[in-house]
Amino acid sequence: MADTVNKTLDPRVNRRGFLKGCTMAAAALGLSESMVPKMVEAATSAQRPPVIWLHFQECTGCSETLLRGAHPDLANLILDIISLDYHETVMAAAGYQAEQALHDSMEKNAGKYILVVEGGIPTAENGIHCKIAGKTAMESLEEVASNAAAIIAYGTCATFGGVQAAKPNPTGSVGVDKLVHDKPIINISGCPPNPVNFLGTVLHYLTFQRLPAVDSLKRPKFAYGRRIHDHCERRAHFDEGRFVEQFGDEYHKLGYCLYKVGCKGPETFANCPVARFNEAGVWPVAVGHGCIGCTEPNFWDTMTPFYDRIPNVKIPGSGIVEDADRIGTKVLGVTAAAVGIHAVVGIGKRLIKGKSDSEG
Ligand code: FSX
Ligand code: SF4
Ligand code: F3S
Repeated sequence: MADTVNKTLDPRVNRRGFLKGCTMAAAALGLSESMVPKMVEAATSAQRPPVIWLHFQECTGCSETLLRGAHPDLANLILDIISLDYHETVMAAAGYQAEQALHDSMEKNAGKYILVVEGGIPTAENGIHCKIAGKTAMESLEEVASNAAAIIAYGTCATFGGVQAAKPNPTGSVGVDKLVHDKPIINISGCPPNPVNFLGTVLHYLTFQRLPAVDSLKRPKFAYGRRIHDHCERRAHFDEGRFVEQFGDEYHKLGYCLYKVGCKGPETFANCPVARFNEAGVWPVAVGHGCIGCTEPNFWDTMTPFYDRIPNVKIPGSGIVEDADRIGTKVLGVTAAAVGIHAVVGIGKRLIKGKSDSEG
C-alpha cells in the first residue's frame, strides 16, 4: 500500500534534494554540522517507520502545503523516509480497499506506527458531524491511536481545533490531545504548518528514537520556541518606530513594520521568519502581510480582527532609537540566527558537492 500511495506522487527524488532536505531539517532543529551525516544515515535506514495519516475537519491545506510542487524535493524526501500506509487524499485505493489497507497496517505494525492527524475532531452530539466509513472521527481516532507508537497532530485544526473551533464552535471541535491521553503527542501547529517542521520532527524521531522537546502546548521547541517578532526581518523598523499606516502606502512599499496594520507577530510563537515557505523562501511578513497568529490556540477568536493592532504593545517613539545597545543586541540576535541557518545550508551544499565529486 505504501507503494500505491507513493506511486500517485511526483517521483522526482534525488540525492541532491535528499541532502538539501536533511540539511534544511537539521538547520531548523538547530543541530550542529556534525549531526547532519547522522541524520542522513537515519533517514536512509531500511526501516522506514509506518505512518497512518487520518483526515478529519479541515481544508486539507496541511497536506497540500506538504505535497504540492513548489518543493518536490521536500515532499519526496518525507515520502522517502516514511512508509505512508494510509492517507485518504493521496492514496489510490478507495472504499473497502482503503479500509482494508488501514486495518492491515494497524495489525501488521501494532505499537510501531506513527499516527498523523490532520483536522479537528468534532465532539458535539457524539461526534456525528464528521463520519468516515461509518465511524465518527472520535471513534476512528480512538481506534487508530490505541496502537500508535506516537502521534503527530499536524496543523492548527488537529492541534487546537482550528477554524471549526471558532466561537461558537457548533460541532465541539477539539484537538487530538483533548481526547488522547496515553500516547506521546506532538503538536505541529500552523494553518497551514510548515513542512520543514514536520520533516524536522520525523528526522529527530528517526535519529534519536524519540520526539523532540516540546513547550507547554506540546509544540516542538525547535520550531515554536521564539516569537515571530523576535526574529522578524522588519524588527529594526518596529524598534525605530517606522510603521506601515495602511496597506499600499509609501511605508508599505518601503518594507516598514506591519504592527499597525494588524501583525500579530509579537504574540505568536513560530519559526516562519527563518524556516520560510516554498522554494521561493517567503513568509507572510516578507510579502507584506502581517502575521495572523495561525500557530496559536484559538487564533480565529483571539487574533481577530486580523487588521487591527494588538493592544498593549509598547511602540517606540517615531524614528528615535531609545536604547541603541539593546536594539543592537536584538538585531545581532536576528542576524546571528539568519547567519546560522545559511551556514548550515552551506554545509549541505558542501556535502552535496563532496558526494558529486566523489561520484564523479
Ligand atoms: Fe486546518 Fe489542515 Fe488550516 Fe487547512 O488539514 S490547519 S484549515 S490549512 O488544512 O487542518
Ligand atoms: Fe515583524 Fe510584525 Fe513584529 Fe513588525 S510587528 S517587527 S512586522 S513581527
Ligand atoms: Fe502563520 Fe504568522 Fe507564520 S500567520 S504562517 S505564524 S507568519
